Amino acid sequence: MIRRKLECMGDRGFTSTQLAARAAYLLRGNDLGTMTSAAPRLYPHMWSWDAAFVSVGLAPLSVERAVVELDTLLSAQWKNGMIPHIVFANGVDGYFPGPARWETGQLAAHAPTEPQTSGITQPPVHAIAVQRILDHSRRHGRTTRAVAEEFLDRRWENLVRWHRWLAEARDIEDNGRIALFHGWESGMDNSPRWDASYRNVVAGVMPPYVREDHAVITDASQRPTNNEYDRYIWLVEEMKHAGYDDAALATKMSFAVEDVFVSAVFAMACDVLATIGEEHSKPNSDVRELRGWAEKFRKGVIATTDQRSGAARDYDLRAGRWISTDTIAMFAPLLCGGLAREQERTLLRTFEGTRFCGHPDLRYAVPPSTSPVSRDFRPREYWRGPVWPVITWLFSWAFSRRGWAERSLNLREEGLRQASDGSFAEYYEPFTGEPLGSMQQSWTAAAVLDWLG
Ligand code: 9WN
Repeated sequence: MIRRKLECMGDRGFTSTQLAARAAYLLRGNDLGTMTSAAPRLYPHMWSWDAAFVSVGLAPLSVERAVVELDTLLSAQWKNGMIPHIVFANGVDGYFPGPARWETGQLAAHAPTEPQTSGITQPPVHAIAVQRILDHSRRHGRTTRAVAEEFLDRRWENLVRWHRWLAEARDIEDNGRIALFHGWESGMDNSPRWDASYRNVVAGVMPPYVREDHAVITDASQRPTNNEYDRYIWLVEEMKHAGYDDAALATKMSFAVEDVFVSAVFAMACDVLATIGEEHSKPNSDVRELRGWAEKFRKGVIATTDQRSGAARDYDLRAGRWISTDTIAMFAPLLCGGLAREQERTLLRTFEGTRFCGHPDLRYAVPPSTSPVSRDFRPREYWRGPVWPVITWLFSWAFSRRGWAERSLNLREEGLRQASDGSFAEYYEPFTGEPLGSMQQSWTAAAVLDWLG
């Protein structure tokens, strides 16, 4: 029924069959061999959370290729357990800051020299990808199932170490919330969530640099400003100065926030990984630890919420202040659960109401990154308003997991209507549906493939 509806829903023409074929073709085109670039020109390397979503999209096409993607990412894991936010493709230029600016191989005790990586992290959505790979492998014969299970056996320890690093090195206040030292670590780089905290970041003297993103996205208003970039790059200098050392970052970085969205994703990912561990007879001690972190971080998220609305908040560790914004981060508890019933209902009403997905002027009923009624809302500017299809996917996946099948299907249906333009844009203008940022973005294609798979 839904499939039939989708077949004729394309606002600009593509049927679901055509759309899936184009998405698969896109991922093939962005395939560099053992990694998929996040986007062909703007992001010619592998990004951590992009790679996880890309594996979700690859899994229905080829479990084997999806496994290769995660293997490449995990082979770049740092000795302390961190999965870096970028794994650089060998010999590929065209992105700033590249390996020469990060200098992790030279300055960070835990970083690998090969492959080259950045020195920060990104949201921990990887367990979701592992689960989707295992799910898909079950639909195939013994050989494919064996590939997925062998991967899990081989990488289980890496995955647990990754979670342990987040739970220990990044829960710096021991309160069940993950600290970030760069807005890029949130994956929502210039979200209004970080405006006040970035005001504390004063760029000092540093080597000059040239932004490469403007060569691809020529409409500069769709990207963070130069002022914001100076701060982003300055934070890299601060990290280099601290030798990318976990303890030093916690005390020295001028940007330090507790990210409630990342904390909720982490709580959810710990539960997902624990379930995988139980199903595949992994050590009880690992499973227990994962469940413990899930519980602790869920509580950490709930402790940030407003009594009445259920909305979650970030926290600025340097200013010692809560950060309350009308952005998708306020819905973090819907991902991981834990709110009291009435609060949860209220928060769901906000998500679906006129402040977000139900705003009367939205082209599609999917969550904009920032509420259209917020003072901070900018409909074309990156994480300050546009709709990011991958976030729609994440909410639809989480809602299905929480037992809200209809809500999940609604997001899927609306997300697919949006994607039916076939551009696979990085983000979309919420009112007009205009595709913005990079076209041919891998994770947008991956979301579509999972929805249609
Ligand atoms: C910096 C790759 C990444 C995403 C992020 C998104 C954007 C990078 C940039 O692109 O960030 O990491 O250069 O703008 O904000 O979420 O992972 O797609």
